Amino acid sequence: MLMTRTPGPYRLTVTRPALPSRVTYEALIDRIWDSGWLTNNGPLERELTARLTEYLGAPHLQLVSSGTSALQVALAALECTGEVITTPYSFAATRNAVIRQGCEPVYCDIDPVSFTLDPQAIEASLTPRTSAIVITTAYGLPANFDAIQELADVHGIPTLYDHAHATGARYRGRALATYGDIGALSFHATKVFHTGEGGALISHDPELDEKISLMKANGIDGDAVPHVGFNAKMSEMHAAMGLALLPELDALIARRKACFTAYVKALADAPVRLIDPDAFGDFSWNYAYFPVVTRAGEVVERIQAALADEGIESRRYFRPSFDSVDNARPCPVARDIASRVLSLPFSPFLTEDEIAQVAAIVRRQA
Ligand code: T4K
Repeated sequence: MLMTRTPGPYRLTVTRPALPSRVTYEALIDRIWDSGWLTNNGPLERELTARLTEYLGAPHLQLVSSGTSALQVALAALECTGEVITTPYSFAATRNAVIRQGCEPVYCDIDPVSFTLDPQAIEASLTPRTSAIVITTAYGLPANFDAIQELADVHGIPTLYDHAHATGARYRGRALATYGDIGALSFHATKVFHTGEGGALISHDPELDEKISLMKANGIDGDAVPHVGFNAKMSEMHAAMGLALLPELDALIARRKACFTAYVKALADAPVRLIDPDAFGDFSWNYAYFPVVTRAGEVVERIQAALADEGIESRRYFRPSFDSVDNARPCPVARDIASRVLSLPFSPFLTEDEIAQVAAIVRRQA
């Protein structure tokens, strides 16, 4: 049976997108009406590129149409072939982009605290056919960037970070999304910063940036077509959303932090593992998600059912572990965490009462 997705029955959803001041947004939309320019390197896209470049301290930044297209364009720009080392613990877009590029995903296990690739597992999986390492900074948490980059540099292999969750997080004095040879960001409605649909690619090499800028627009350069590209451009309507929301981002992250702190307090005595942002040293988190790692898969099912009975949505971000989907060499840590993790409702708009209700159910069922 074909299932279409419609807004669900929940009174409290797993996330709630931030919407900017409507007056600000409409003023930007008026500019689109005045100019008649809707897409293809329009003035609002250029303005958002400049603002985000500054906000993130990005060497080079190209806006694209989604986090998924960011990954696809990046893998194509890197001309990946053969094997790509990647994480089994991510949204399907990461794995799909590798396979769409015609590459074989070689899954490595994750570190249970950062939920991201373990450098030792990467090292053990490198072969002469490895053409890239694709790492997801799950929930916007830092990876072991130094060790991974060292491995990549020694073997002359590029790193592509799926930084879909990371906008607004900072690590060791710079935006987390700037780590890696290329960073792919998602600006989907469900992200901390969004443009409705959208994304970006951050890179550190002007030639690669130029290639990405051509590849996101069908690979066309004047009358020449030097690359087999995509249409992955961001429209002016999406850029307008980003321009209106960006000035509110720091305040939204502060509200997320307050909600996170209230949740941690409310769950203090529950037998679930929470993210501890202080475990990562010089790190300022964007509080992208609120995953809890429970004792067992049955506990997740119990919590999820009890929440649903009260009209509260939760999601198993991220399950399944893709090594099991693709019948690949097993990644036991990723499989184990994927079976026990549950993302609770989280947004900057949660009330104390909502947090208390969710926490009470989790405490009862955990
Ligand atoms: N890499 C990683 C690590 C990612 O997590 C993602 C996306 C990507 C790459 C790819 O980036 P994009 O191509 O999407 O830019 C959602 C998002 O669609 C997806 O962006 C996100 N990760 C993933 C983790 O979550 P679903 O299928 O769970 O979303 P959906 O539509 O069920 O929404 C969840 C809840 O959010 C709804 O029940 C209610 C609320 N919601 C959602 C939308 C879209 C709203 O209140 N308003 C809305 O407009 O995938």
